[in-house]
Amino acid sequence: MTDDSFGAIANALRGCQRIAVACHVRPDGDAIGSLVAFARSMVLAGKTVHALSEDGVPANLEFLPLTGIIEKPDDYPLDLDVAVALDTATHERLGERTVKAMSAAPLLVNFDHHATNPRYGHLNHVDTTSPATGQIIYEFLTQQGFPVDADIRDNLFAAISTDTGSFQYNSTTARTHRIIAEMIEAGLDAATISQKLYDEHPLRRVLLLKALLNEMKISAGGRIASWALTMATQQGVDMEPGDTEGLIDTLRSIEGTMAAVVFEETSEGKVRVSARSKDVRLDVSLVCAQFGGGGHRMAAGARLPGPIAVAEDKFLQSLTNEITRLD
Ligand SMILES: [Mn+2]
Repeated sequence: MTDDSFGAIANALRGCQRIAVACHVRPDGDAIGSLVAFARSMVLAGKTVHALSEDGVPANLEFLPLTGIIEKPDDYPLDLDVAVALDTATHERLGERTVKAMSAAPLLVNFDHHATNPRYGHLNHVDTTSPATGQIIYEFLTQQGFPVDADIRDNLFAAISTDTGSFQYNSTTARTHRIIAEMIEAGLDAATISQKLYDEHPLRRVLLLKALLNEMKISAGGRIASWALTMATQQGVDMEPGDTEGLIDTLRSIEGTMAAVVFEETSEGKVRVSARSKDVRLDVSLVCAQFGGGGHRMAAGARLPGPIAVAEDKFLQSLTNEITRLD
């Protein structure tokens, strides 16, 4: 499918005054960083902007500049000329209140990098070669002459750094490094943002890591490392949204593993599954799709009914089948 050009989207935005920008539910670094960066640039361009996040800002990302502009949407449609969805693979993943808040906008723009994105906007730019939506937003803003300041650079760095696993995943391109270089030349302090992202964890997050190390399970002949994070463990450390971000990388780091999986029990009794592949032949989004989920080849997710032990068995069985198929 051909996507709409940056020029066409920029022209449409230039003709709009009232803009809502939003990201997906349970936002990660790419979602929040892209959201703040885009919203701030539109404010600097003289627009009236609502920056919407159904689930607010996770505790681990609150340090980023201007996250205070983010609103949790109310349950009614806003008066808008345009709505912009960022990093959100399906329209529903914006969240129920966000979809409603944006419902009166005559124009919906969809910027994303998920291969499964069905192009639900009126204007769509879905670049699956980009490792982060933040990278797409950087290109869009700079190429189209929209304002980019220091706060925007901090947020775009956080977006790109987190979605590339600190530039380690194979989705990272030469262009990614050049963008970071351009931002450093413009004054970005990458080391300080990195330290706050990766070396300032609250103790409760390290206690979760301790539980992971005690409870992790190795299966499929050493090729899968997984962890079931129960509600009891979450309550034991007073877990907050964002605390589990990156924990899966400990499982991923084990020699010989092809896949890492975290099963997280939710307060509604469901089980949230996060899966990572370490082998380009193994597409974990296919396994997640078997359970109604999706995502990227190397990083995907799904939601299964509980109880957690049953969800764990079912998912690990499907993943094992997929791995065995590659033998
Ligand atoms: Mn992303």
